[in-house]
Amino acid sequence: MAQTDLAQTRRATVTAPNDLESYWLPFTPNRSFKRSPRLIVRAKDMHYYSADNRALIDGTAGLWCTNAGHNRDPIVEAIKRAAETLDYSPAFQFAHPVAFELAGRVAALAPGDLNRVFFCNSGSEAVDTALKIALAYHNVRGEGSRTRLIGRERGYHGVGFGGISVGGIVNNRKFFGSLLAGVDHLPATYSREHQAFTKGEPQWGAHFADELERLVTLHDAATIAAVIVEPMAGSTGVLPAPQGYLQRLRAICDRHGILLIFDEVITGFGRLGYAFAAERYGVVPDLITFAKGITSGSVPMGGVIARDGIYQAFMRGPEHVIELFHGYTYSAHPLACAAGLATLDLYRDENLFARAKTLEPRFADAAMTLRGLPGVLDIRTVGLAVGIDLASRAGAPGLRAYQVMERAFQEEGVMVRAAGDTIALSPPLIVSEAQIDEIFDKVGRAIKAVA
Ligand code: PXG
Repeated sequence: MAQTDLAQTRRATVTAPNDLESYWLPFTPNRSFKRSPRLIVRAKDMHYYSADNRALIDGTAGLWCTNAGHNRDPIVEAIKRAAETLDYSPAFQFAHPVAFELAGRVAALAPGDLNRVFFCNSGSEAVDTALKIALAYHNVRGEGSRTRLIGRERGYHGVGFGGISVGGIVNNRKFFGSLLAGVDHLPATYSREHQAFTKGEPQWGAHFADELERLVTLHDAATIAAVIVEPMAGSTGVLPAPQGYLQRLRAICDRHGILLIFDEVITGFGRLGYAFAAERYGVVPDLITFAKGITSGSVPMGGVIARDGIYQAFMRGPEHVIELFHGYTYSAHPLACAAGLATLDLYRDENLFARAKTLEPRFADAAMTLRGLPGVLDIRTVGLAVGIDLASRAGAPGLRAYQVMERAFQEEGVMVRAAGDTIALSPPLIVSEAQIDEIFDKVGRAIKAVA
C-alpha cells in the first residue's frame, strides 16, 4: 500500500462513525448493553481498565480463562516473537516445532496415560472433537453400534451442535431444532436442601452417578459411546461434584466399555488447585477437553487429550491414509502455541496451581462472609471458584444478578459473572489474600445496594 493510501486509511478509521449497532454481541442482551455499554480498553495482572479509565479488579479471570493474570510480560513477548517468526503454517500435512513442544508439555500435566493431544481453537471445538473421537474410536474398533452420547442436566459444553446436544441448559437448546439424535442426560447433582452453604465437594449426591446404570439398562451399553461431564459445572453456577460421584461414574463406565470424557475447559489449568480436576479426584478419564487457561485467554486455543490406547486404536491401516478425518485450519496455530508455552512456564515458575490450592480455604471463608446478605440463598465454593445464588425477583428471573453485575462494574469496580440469578467468581490464580477480601467486600456492597 502506498504511503498516501495508508494515511487515508488511518484517517478513515479515526473519523468512521463509531456507533454500537454493527456488532452483534454474543450471550448479551444487545439492546440494554448498547444503552449503557460496559467497555473495557486494557488490562494488566489483576485489573481491567474501562473506557473511562477506571480500574476494575477482575473477579472472574475474564470468562474463566486468564488464570495467570492479564497481559503478563512473558506471554506478550512470546506472542510478539511468534508473530515475527511464523505467522501461520498449514495445520494439515505440515506442522511447526512449537506444536510438538506444547503437546508434550500438556501431556506431561495430564493424569495417567492421557498422552496424545489434539489442538483446536475453543472449548466448543474441543467438545465436538472429543465427541467425534469417542464415536470414531468405537467405530474403528468394530463397535460402531456405540453411537449414543450421555451428557448431564445443567451441563455446559459450549455452543456447537454436539455441545448443546449433550449440554443441559434449556435456553441454549430450545431454539435450535432437533440437535444430535441419540443423546440422553444424567440428572444434575445439586440440591439446595441437602447442601446449602457447603465449602468444597458436598457429602450428599454421589448416588446420582448410579443414574448411569439406569441409562445403561434402558439403552443397553452396546449403544453408548461416551459420557461427558464437567468435574465442576461452571457456567450453571459452580456446582462441585459430590464426594465420590466422579469415581462412581468411572467405575460404571469401566464396567460397560463406555468412554468417560471430562470437560475441563474451566477446571483445567489450576482452577481447582491442580493442572486438571481429574487429579484432584484421583480419576483418570479417557478424554479431557481443555481451552481457556491453556493460553491464559491471550490467544484462542483449545484441545483434547486422549489416553494412549485411544490414539493407538486409530493407528492402523495403510500408513499414507489419514487416521482421523477431523481438524481445523487453525489447529495448533503458531501464536497460540507460543502463548501456550509461555503460559505453562508461568504456571510452573509461579507455582500457580499449588497457589490456588493453598488459597482455597481462605477464598471459601471470604465467600461465606456474604451469607446472610439480603437475598443470598446459597454459596458454593471449590478451588478458586464460587457460585452465589440470589433470590429471583418476582416475574423477572436473572434480573437481580444482572443488577449486581452492573452495579459491581459501574460503582464498585469489580468484574463479576451473572448466570441466571447466580453470581460466579473465579479470579486469576495470582490473586492476593487482600484482593480476595477486596473482591468479596465489593460484591457484598453491590448485593446490598440492589437488594
Ligand atoms: N466447556 C465448558 C465446560 C465451558 O465452560 C465451553 C466448553 C465452551 O468454550 P468456548 O471456548 O467455546 O466458549 C465452556 C465455556 C460463564 C461462561 O460465564 C462459561 C464459558 C464461556 C463463557 C462464559 O460461565 N464456558
